[in-house]
Amino acid sequence: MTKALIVIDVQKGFCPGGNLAVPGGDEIVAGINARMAGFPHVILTQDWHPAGHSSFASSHAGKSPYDVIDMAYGAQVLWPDHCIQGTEDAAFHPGLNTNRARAIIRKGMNPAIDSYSAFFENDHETPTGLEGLLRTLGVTDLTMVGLATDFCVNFSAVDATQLGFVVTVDTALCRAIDLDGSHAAARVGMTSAGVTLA
Ligand code: VGL
Ligand code: ZN
Repeated sequence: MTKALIVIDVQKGFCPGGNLAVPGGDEIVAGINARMAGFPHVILTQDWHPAGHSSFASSHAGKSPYDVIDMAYGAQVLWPDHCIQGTEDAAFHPGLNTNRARAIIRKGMNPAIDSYSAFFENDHETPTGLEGLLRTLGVTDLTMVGLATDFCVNFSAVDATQLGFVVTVDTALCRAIDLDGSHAAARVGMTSAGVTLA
Protein backbone atom coordinates (compact mmCIF):
# COMPACT_ATOMS: atom_id res chain seq x y z
CA MET A 1 0.00 0.00 0.00
CA THR A 2 1.46 3.34 -1.06
CA LYS A 3 -0.30 6.57 -0.26
CA ALA A 4 -0.51 9.95 -1.94
CA LEU A 5 -2.06 13.21 -0.75
CA ILE A 6 -3.88 14.99 -3.59
CA VAL A 7 -4.36 18.69 -2.84
CA ILE A 8 -7.07 20.07 -5.10
CA ASP A 9 -7.09 23.69 -6.31
CA VAL A 10 -5.93 25.54 -3.16
CA GLN A 11 -5.63 28.72 -5.20
CA LYS A 12 -6.26 32.38 -4.48
CA GLY A 13 -9.21 32.34 -6.88
CA PHE A 14 -11.09 29.90 -4.63
CA CYS A 15 -10.26 31.69 -1.38
CA PRO A 16 -11.92 34.81 0.07
CA GLY A 17 -11.03 37.75 -2.20
CA GLY A 18 -10.72 35.47 -5.24
CA ASN A 19 -12.88 35.49 -8.35
CA LEU A 20 -14.70 32.27 -7.41
CA ALA A 21 -14.33 32.46 -3.64
CA VAL A 22 -15.38 29.40 -1.67
CA PRO A 23 -16.56 30.33 1.85
CA GLY A 24 -13.77 29.51 4.31
CA GLY A 25 -11.47 28.37 1.51
CA ASP A 26 -8.43 29.78 3.28
CA GLU A 27 -9.23 28.04 6.59
CA ILE A 28 -7.89 24.68 5.38
CA VAL A 29 -4.41 25.78 4.31
CA ALA A 30 -2.56 25.24 7.61
CA GLY A 31 -4.20 21.86 8.16
CA ILE A 32 -3.28 20.71 4.65
CA ASN A 33 0.35 21.69 5.20
CA ALA A 34 0.36 19.69 8.43
CA ARG A 35 -1.04 16.58 6.70
CA MET A 36 1.73 16.51 4.07
CA ALA A 37 4.29 14.99 6.44
CA GLY A 38 2.32 11.73 6.58
CA PHE A 39 2.57 11.03 2.84
CA PRO A 40 5.47 9.86 0.66
CA HIS A 41 3.89 11.59 -2.34
CA VAL A 42 2.13 14.96 -2.44
CA ILE A 43 0.50 16.14 -5.66
CA LEU A 44 -1.14 19.52 -6.20
CA THR A 45 -3.74 20.40 -8.80
CA GLN A 46 -4.22 23.85 -10.26
CA ASP A 47 -7.27 25.10 -12.15
CA TRP A 48 -5.59 26.81 -15.12
CA HIS A 49 -7.93 28.29 -17.70
CA PRO A 50 -7.09 30.22 -20.85
CA ALA A 51 -8.82 33.64 -21.09
CA GLY A 52 -12.24 33.28 -22.70
CA HIS A 53 -12.67 29.70 -21.44
CA SER A 54 -15.99 28.06 -22.34
CA SER A 55 -16.85 27.54 -18.64
CA PHE A 56 -16.98 31.31 -18.10
CA ALA A 57 -20.41 32.97 -18.27
CA SER A 58 -18.69 35.92 -19.96
CA SER A 59 -17.99 33.67 -22.96
CA HIS A 60 -21.74 33.13 -23.60
CA ALA A 61 -23.96 36.03 -24.73
CA GLY A 62 -26.84 36.67 -22.35
CA LYS A 63 -25.63 34.22 -19.69
CA SER A 64 -24.83 34.93 -16.05
CA PRO A 65 -22.56 33.15 -13.59
CA TYR A 66 -24.19 29.99 -12.15
CA ASP A 67 -26.51 29.52 -15.16
CA VAL A 68 -26.34 25.97 -16.50
CA ILE A 69 -25.99 25.27 -20.23
CA ASP A 70 -25.76 22.16 -22.40
CA MET A 71 -22.32 21.54 -23.83
CA ALA A 72 -21.39 18.72 -26.24
CA TYR A 73 -20.27 16.67 -23.21
CA GLY A 74 -23.30 17.42 -20.99
CA ALA A 75 -24.54 20.05 -18.54
CA GLN A 76 -22.05 22.76 -17.59
CA VAL A 77 -22.36 25.34 -14.81
CA LEU A 78 -21.13 28.74 -15.99
CA TRP A 79 -18.69 30.43 -13.62
CA PRO A 80 -17.32 33.90 -13.13
CA ASP A 81 -13.98 34.31 -14.94
CA HIS A 82 -11.49 32.60 -12.61
CA CYS A 83 -8.01 31.11 -12.41
CA ILE A 84 -6.81 32.48 -15.74
CA GLN A 85 -3.35 31.16 -16.59
CA GLY A 86 -0.58 33.29 -15.15
CA THR A 87 -2.81 35.63 -13.14
CA GLU A 88 -2.72 36.15 -9.37
CA ASP A 89 -6.16 34.52 -9.16
CA ALA A 90 -4.63 31.26 -10.45
CA ALA A 91 -1.69 31.32 -8.03
CA PHE A 92 -1.63 28.92 -5.09
CA HIS A 93 -2.71 30.39 -1.76
CA PRO A 94 0.49 32.02 -0.48
CA GLY A 95 0.32 29.99 2.74
CA LEU A 96 0.25 26.61 0.96
CA ASN A 97 3.49 24.65 1.29
CA THR A 98 4.31 23.73 -2.30
CA ASN A 99 7.82 22.43 -1.50
CA ARG A 100 6.74 18.82 -0.98
CA ALA A 101 4.81 18.63 -4.25
CA ARG A 102 6.18 15.95 -6.59
CA ALA A 103 3.98 17.26 -9.39
CA ILE A 104 1.47 19.97 -10.17
CA ILE A 105 -1.36 18.80 -12.42
CA ARG A 106 -2.92 21.68 -14.35
CA LYS A 107 -6.43 21.27 -15.67
CA GLY A 108 -9.14 23.20 -17.50
CA MET A 109 -6.64 24.21 -20.18
CA ASN A 110 -8.72 23.06 -23.16
CA PRO A 111 -10.79 26.14 -24.17
CA ALA A 112 -13.78 23.96 -25.13
CA ILE A 113 -13.99 21.56 -22.16
CA ASP A 114 -14.07 22.25 -18.43
CA SER A 115 -12.17 19.92 -16.12
CA TYR A 116 -13.31 19.48 -12.55
CA SER A 117 -11.60 16.15 -12.06
CA ALA A 118 -7.87 15.83 -11.56
CA PHE A 119 -8.01 12.71 -13.80
CA PHE A 120 -10.28 13.54 -16.76
CA GLU A 121 -11.79 16.57 -18.42
CA ASN A 122 -15.56 16.94 -18.15
CA ASP A 123 -16.02 14.77 -21.27
CA HIS A 124 -14.93 11.96 -18.86
CA GLU A 125 -12.43 10.65 -21.40
CA THR A 126 -9.61 13.15 -22.03
CA PRO A 127 -6.94 12.28 -19.43
CA THR A 128 -4.81 14.76 -17.48
CA GLY A 129 -1.98 12.24 -17.01
CA LEU A 130 -2.44 11.94 -13.23
CA GLU A 131 -3.50 8.27 -13.39
CA GLY A 132 -0.29 7.30 -15.20
CA LEU A 133 1.85 9.27 -12.76
CA LEU A 134 0.25 7.58 -9.74
CA ARG A 135 0.49 4.09 -11.26
CA THR A 136 4.14 4.61 -12.18
CA LEU A 137 4.83 5.61 -8.57
CA GLY A 138 3.00 2.51 -7.31
CA VAL A 139 0.38 4.58 -5.49
CA THR A 140 -2.73 2.64 -4.43
CA ASP A 141 -4.40 4.82 -1.79
CA LEU A 142 -5.35 8.48 -2.12
CA THR A 143 -6.35 11.09 0.43
CA MET A 144 -7.95 14.14 -1.14
CA VAL A 145 -8.29 17.61 0.36
CA GLY A 146 -8.95 21.09 -1.03
CA LEU A 147 -11.49 23.09 -3.01
CA ALA A 148 -14.25 22.74 -3.75
CA THR A 149 -15.78 19.70 -2.02
CA ASP A 150 -18.79 19.58 -4.34
CA PHE A 151 -17.00 20.18 -7.66
CA CYS A 152 -13.33 19.42 -8.17
CA VAL A 153 -12.82 17.28 -5.05
CA ASN A 154 -16.04 15.34 -5.76
CA PHE A 155 -15.27 14.65 -9.43
CA SER A 156 -11.66 13.73 -8.64
CA ALA A 157 -12.63 11.35 -5.85
CA VAL A 158 -15.33 9.57 -7.88
CA ASP A 159 -13.05 9.18 -10.90
CA ALA A 160 -10.25 7.85 -8.68
CA THR A 161 -12.46 5.15 -7.14
CA GLN A 162 -13.67 4.16 -10.62
CA LEU A 163 -10.01 3.81 -11.65
CA GLY A 164 -9.48 1.42 -8.73
CA PHE A 165 -7.73 3.64 -6.20
CA VAL A 166 -8.77 3.47 -2.54
CA VAL A 167 -9.98 7.01 -1.83
CA THR A 168 -10.58 8.99 1.35
CA VAL A 169 -11.77 12.60 1.26
CA ASP A 170 -10.81 14.44 4.45
CA THR A 171 -13.82 16.73 4.58
CA ALA A 172 -12.42 18.83 7.44
CA LEU A 173 -9.75 19.97 4.98
CA CYS A 174 -12.23 20.80 2.19
CA ARG A 175 -14.76 23.60 1.69
CA ALA A 176 -17.82 23.61 -0.62
CA ILE A 177 -19.36 26.09 -3.05
CA ASP A 178 -22.86 24.61 -2.40
CA LEU A 179 -25.04 25.61 -5.38
CA ASP A 180 -28.64 24.38 -5.02
CA GLY A 181 -27.79 21.54 -2.68
CA SER A 182 -24.67 20.49 -4.56
CA HIS A 183 -22.75 19.87 -1.33
CA ALA A 184 -25.23 17.31 0.05
CA ALA A 185 -25.57 15.70 -3.39
CA ALA A 186 -21.80 15.40 -3.71
CA ARG A 187 -21.52 13.72 -0.30
CA VAL A 188 -24.15 11.15 -1.30
CA GLY A 189 -22.54 10.65 -4.72
CA MET A 190 -19.06 10.16 -3.31
CA THR A 191 -20.27 7.74 -0.65
CA SER A 192 -22.23 5.63 -3.12
CA ALA A 193 -19.21 5.54 -5.45
CA GLY A 194 -17.18 4.01 -2.63
CA VAL A 195 -15.29 7.06 -1.41
CA THR A 196 -14.69 7.22 2.37
CA LEU A 197 -15.59 10.61 3.84
CA ALA A 198 -13.45 11.26 6.93
C1 VGL B 1 -13.79 24.47 -9.48
C2 VGL B 1 -15.62 25.44 -10.44
C3 VGL B 1 -14.89 25.82 -11.54
C4 VGL B 1 -13.21 23.73 -8.31
C5 VGL B 1 -13.03 24.84 -10.58
O1 VGL B 1 -11.98 23.78 -8.12
O2 VGL B 1 -14.01 23.10 -7.59
N1 VGL B 1 -15.09 24.76 -9.44
N2 VGL B 1 -13.59 25.52 -11.59
ZN1 ZN C 1 -12.44 26.33 -13.17
